Amino acid sequence: MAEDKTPTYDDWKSRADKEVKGRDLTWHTPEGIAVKPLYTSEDTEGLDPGVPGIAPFTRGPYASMYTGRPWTIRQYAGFSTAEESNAFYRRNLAAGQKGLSVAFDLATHRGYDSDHPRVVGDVGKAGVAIDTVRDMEILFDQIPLDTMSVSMTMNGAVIPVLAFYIVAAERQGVSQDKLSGTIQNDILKEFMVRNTYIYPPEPSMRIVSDIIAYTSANMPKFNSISISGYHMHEAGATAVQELAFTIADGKEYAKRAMEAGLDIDAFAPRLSFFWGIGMNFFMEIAKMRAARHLWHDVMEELGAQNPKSKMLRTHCQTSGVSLQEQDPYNNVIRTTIEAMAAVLGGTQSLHTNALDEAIALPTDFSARIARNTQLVIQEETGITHVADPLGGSYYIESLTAALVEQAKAMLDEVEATGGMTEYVASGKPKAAIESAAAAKQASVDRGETVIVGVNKYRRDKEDQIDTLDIDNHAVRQSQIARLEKVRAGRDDMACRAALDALARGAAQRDGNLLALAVEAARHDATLGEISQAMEDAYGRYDTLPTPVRGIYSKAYAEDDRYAQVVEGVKAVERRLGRAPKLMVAKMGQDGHDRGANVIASAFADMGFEVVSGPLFQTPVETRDMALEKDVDAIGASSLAAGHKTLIPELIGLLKEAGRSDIKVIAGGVIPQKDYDFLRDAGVQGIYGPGSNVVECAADVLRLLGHNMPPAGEDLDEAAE
Ligand code: MLC
Ligand code: 5AD
Repeated sequence: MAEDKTPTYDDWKSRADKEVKGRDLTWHTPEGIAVKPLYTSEDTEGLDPGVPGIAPFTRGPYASMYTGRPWTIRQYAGFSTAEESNAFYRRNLAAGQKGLSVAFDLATHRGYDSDHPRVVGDVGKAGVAIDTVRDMEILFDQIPLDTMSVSMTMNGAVIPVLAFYIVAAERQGVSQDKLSGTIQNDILKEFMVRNTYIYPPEPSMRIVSDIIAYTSANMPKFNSISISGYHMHEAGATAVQELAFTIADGKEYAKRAMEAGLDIDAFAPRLSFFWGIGMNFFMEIAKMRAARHLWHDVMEELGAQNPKSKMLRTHCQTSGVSLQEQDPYNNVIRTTIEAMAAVLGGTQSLHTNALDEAIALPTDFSARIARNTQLVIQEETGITHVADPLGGSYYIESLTAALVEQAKAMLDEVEATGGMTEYVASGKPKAAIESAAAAKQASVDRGETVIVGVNKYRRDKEDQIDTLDIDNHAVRQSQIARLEKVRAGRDDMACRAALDALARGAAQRDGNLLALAVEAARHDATLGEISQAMEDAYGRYDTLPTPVRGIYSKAYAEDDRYAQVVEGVKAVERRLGRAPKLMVAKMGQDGHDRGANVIASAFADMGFEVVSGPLFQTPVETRDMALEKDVDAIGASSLAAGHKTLIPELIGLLKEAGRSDIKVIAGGVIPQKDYDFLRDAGVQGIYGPGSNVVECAADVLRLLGHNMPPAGEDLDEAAE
């Protein structure tokens, strides 16, 4: 035999080179990692990942992992009223779900009662409406809070929501020390990507620490925070950005709690994490392993002694943005693959998205398939019988080490600016994530990143699927009726006194804000009142979007169609004597701004003058800004189902002002079945998920009277 020694990478390379005639097979990931076409034992020399359950926990936080107890099937859900959501939860628990995870509506997130004029389009839409303890009691009716672990995704209005939960449990006869669950309470990422903040960063950080202090003293089984990379992932962050910024957020919270006088080992065991899991299968698995290693090192650096403080436990959710409106059954496949990555990465708790994600909230049908995806993995595949089955894989271990190294470099940069609060304030992480998002969108639009059924293998005719529709008006009316009843039945003097004490505590940095809010909740203060008591001291925080520039023009440097559109913009500019102006508007309490920022960035690169409206405008504010800036068109971006209320209202207001010439287009998560309704209301273009941004700009030029040729045709054939 010629080959009696073990073949090396180089031996393999010379064979492979022959097969592919020397073509470079290296894959450059969006993280900038050069993935080789083969990994061997040479790549893992000196890399020992250890064993699960023992520091640095790369292979998992628990020794037995799923062989001892499988991950928690925890589906995130909430819509309409507390009654409807409660019934949905109970149906899901009966069918195999194991933990609860509450999605609140955007009015609740932003600290407004359902009767507030700013939230007319938001009540009950993207989650359940909660105004008082009474609503919370109904939400958990017949669900025993001493045994069910409940996650609540709340950051802005975290004080009233956690207070309501504590008091609702009391009214069920369950004391706080028995409550197990998690509150998201991660405000730093809100300022970077999710945007459901209420107060400015500094007082918001005090709120986080007060909650950590309160829960570590009174609620030993409750996770005080869910430090979340998920939303960065969804906003377009690379795995390295998601890792580094999330671990840096965690470090910042731990430092703040220590500065507030808490012992690290008293609270760190109850810090938890949350990752987004997308389609880059091995990268996502490596990301989860790298995260555990990184967190262990950070906790050692901060002086933690208890192994539980250094052990990263996490929830995961499959990626919403990876799911598509086109050919929606493909989403079941995508979610299965992502769920496998989460599980092979060693998650403690998991949400699998429903196939109608890109269009609406889950129905009973789509929720069942999403849940069953986990049940099948857990109970049919045998995957749970071995802890960290991928441990030792040359590729996985190398990728894990590469991610640790790159994330550490980014963490050092954060540290050099003085920590994550400062780094967030500098706007750098937000801009970095937005650049990654714009680059990704350009790569999809150009077909370099393939999405089956969207930019490749697209069907001529799409199947329509049934989606959930919520009668937002009816939910709002029923919430208002209950609010009035609660206000009428309470001891107003006692309630006022508790709210005043909270307002004083907020203003004077004195007392624990959650403890003060629990008192107010016991006297039936509403969510809006509790939020307002703190807003009196802190004010409400606003920011203006500042979209990145130059990513699209770079990605499209050689593209004919892009050049055609740029020419079209110039032609319109010659005619108007100025560049065409597009206002990108975000109305209602929907803070999802990835799409709006991508559009603003791409249109500006193509030569439009772009006016980015602030988040959370009312239709009146959008109209006023559009008139003041004298725009030609308004692109309303809607991802939280407010489109049927807010966009027609805006069109009516423009008409009233005699400016029906301003074209209104809509983009975002808008079900096909609403298209006719919106067109009848005067919307001139609708762009759902999977729309090509360059073609969208071509359409806008047409709306502005420019004779833009269809894609693939020559510009000369269609002179202006
Ligand atoms: C677990 N246990 C074991 C074990 N595995 N014991 C022995 N052997 C094993 N192999 C024990 C644990 O120690 C623990 O007990 C108990 O079992 C439960 O395990 P867990 O790992 O703590 O799981 P869980 O309770 O599900 O908690 C997971 C978590 C938590 C720590 C990640 O924070 C969580 O549930 N997070 C969910 C967050 C969420 O749903 N977010 C939704 C975001 S949606 P003990 O006694 O030690 O506690 C969103 C979208 C948007 O954000 O933007 O709106
Ligand atoms: N119910 C179920 N899933 C929801 N999501 C958001 N709101 C809800 C809800 N009310 C999911 C979607 C989204 C992610 C942030 O969470 O998958 O992409």
